[in-house]
Amino acid sequence: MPHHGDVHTPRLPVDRPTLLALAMATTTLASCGASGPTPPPTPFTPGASSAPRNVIVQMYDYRFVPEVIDLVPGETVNLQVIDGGLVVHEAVLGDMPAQLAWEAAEAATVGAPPGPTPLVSPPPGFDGTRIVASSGQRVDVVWTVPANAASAPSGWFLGCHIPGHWEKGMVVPVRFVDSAGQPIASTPVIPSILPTPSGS
Ligand SMILES: [Cu+2]
Repeated sequence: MPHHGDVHTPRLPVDRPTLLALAMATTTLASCGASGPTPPPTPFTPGASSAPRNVIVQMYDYRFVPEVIDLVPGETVNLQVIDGGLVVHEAVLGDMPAQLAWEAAEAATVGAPPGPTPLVSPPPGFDGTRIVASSGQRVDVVWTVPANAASAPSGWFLGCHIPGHWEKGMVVPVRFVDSAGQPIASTPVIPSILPTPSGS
């Protein structure tokens, strides 16, 4: 008798509690926007260039897990970005001007068939990072958080700018913390809808 229940799909580390949490996060996001409570930071050892800290980001149709990304300015992280959704997603880490630049750049891909990765060049001065993953794919990128990131007036976010995805909930704030895990800047408020890129 075949063991259908034992079929392994290790590339999609999604368990039922996670899915439940996702469903609840949807509700939270829709009902109270960015004013909802975020979990308190958990102390961790900041990453170094010789020993990057693993930061796991899961992408779904259409949200990110976790609900907030804790980063220490100046640390080096290994971003493990997993697309557990059915369509291509991206993780753009950067301040709000950077998010707006990506939103504008990728607006040109509206109407493209689902699947292909939008071909977009980094906006001038972009000091964040962008990771694109297709369904079921995991992409690792080592990246160093800019030392002055916490002083960005707008705060930093992790967002997906494939057209329509931000509005569907694909954005979480970055919380900058010190090496003891204590916040050193306020967690930014997420605009539910980004300004329409000029010219459209
Ligand atoms: Cu997306």
